[in-house]
Amino acid sequence: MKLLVYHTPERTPQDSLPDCAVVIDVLRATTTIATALNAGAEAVQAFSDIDILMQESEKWLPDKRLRAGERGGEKVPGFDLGNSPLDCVPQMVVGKRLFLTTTNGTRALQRVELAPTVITASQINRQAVVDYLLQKQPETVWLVGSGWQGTYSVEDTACAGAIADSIIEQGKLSLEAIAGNDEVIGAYSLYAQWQNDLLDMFKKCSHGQRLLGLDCHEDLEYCAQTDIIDVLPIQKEPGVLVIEH
Ligand code: 3SL
Repeated sequence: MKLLVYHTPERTPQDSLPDCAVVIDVLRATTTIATALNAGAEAVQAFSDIDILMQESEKWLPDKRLRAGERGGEKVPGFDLGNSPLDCVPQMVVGKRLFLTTTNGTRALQRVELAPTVITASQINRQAVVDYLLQKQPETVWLVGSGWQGTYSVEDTACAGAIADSIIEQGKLSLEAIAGNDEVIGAYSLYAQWQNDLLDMFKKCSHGQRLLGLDCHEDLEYCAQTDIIDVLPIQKEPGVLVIEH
């Protein structure tokens, strides 16, 4: 198994696909996706475009759907939910499909949606992702960060490093055996530096600062936790994520 880290959807190769794509948007889309599915949502369907989301969700009965998402971190006007994982409680989401649009995470998903396997990772479900990769042993794995509008986001790279770290430890492998590009070594080193203080990193980084400006302190605390839920979101058709059983 070779891991390759790409920091943004824009930096992923256009002319090839991996055996398995792992989409990462720790703040906050992939944390929200894992939380919603863990809380009993039927599926999460991701859209980068709000108009297409409206058209598709219109086909569902109102009591079977939730429209969720953000622009600039704030809830889309008229939607049921924003993009806070803390809103995805069972009373709200059980049995419903979450139609989700976000600025960056849903774009990253779209970028790799044609890969044979697409899963999502965040700090809170890191171990479920590692278990899956160690069990299935895909030959090429892309860890795709979502970034912010085409620019680098340090928290996504730290999560990629957290995945690499566990694969090395639990798979009894060396860094050079799994590193398919130098970004993997950078991500691994970044995680080694911050693993005991991810919340502090989130408070310092640009998107963490943006979220703190929107009063999302509790979201940062939640997203900074490691391995708290055992759920693996996996794509069953382009853009539609369900729990892998
Ligand atoms: O860009 C995204 O996909 C979002 O996760 C950003 S936010 O944290 O909801 O602002």
